[in-house]
Amino acid sequence: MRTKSMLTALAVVVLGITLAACNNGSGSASNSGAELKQIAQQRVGDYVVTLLSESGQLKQGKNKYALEFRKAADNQLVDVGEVKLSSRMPMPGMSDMIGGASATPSGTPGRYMVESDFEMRGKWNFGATFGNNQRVMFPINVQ
Ligand SMILES: [Cu+2]
Repeated sequence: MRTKSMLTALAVVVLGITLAACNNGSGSASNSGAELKQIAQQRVGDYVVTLLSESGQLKQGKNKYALEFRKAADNQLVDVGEVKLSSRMPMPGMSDMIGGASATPSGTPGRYMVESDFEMRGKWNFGATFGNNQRVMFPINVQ
């Protein structure tokens, strides 16, 4: 009993190290020199959804960045089909400001290239609908 649980613990550690090594390998090989920094991350059901860019920030005007979907259980990228984006800035006393935003598959399953336009600095609600009509909302601060 005791030996068995120790072996299980050891297996988990070995698996963890292997996964970490794998991630490092694919990370440095897949993007051509540019290290992407995390802008924001949300957990939704079984998924972890992350916004990434070279600067790790979003700025006023047009931005290009990446949106990644991973399974929370194993942290592996997972294809979620069509991704629809919404980008809105709540404006006091008037209707929301709408920012154009689109997501295109990058060629790597689970990773999408985003182009979006933030007209103003400040707090935006950046949302994505994916997979089986699941939704994620990022409150983001545009610099
Ligand atoms: Cu505004």
